[in-house]
Amino acid sequence: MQIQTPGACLLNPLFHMMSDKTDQTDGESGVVTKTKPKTKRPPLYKVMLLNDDFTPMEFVVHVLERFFGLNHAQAFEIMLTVHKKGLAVVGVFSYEIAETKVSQVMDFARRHQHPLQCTMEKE
Ligand code: TYC
Repeated sequence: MQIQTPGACLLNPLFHMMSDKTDQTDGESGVVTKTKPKTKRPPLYKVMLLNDDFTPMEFVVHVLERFFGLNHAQAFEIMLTVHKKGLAVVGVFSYEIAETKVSQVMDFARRHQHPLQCTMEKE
């Protein structure tokens, strides 16, 4: 809590970090303090598809097109990555959107009696 002249403030390497704080004047002492505004971005979640030996490749491609808005070539490429490597990240979303994607894929796979697994993990 230092009071600096404008010149010293601009020369201070922390100036830019300090400048996103809000000036507040303490009523009694008149000392200027700075409080960081609470602007933390929400955490993001990776949604992943897991490989298995039974789900048809065309079904996985369809899932990627339908629920993740990929075109056919992109969907085919990601499906092959899952097939070869065991899993792949298919999208990154807020918690609520990620949870919805996982539910949609799991429900769709179950309805078609495929063992396809979709999970989410904090980034
Ligand atoms: N391994 C499956 C097969 O050979 C294809 C597959 C790809 C399954 C991706 C699941 O997430 C998956 N039919």
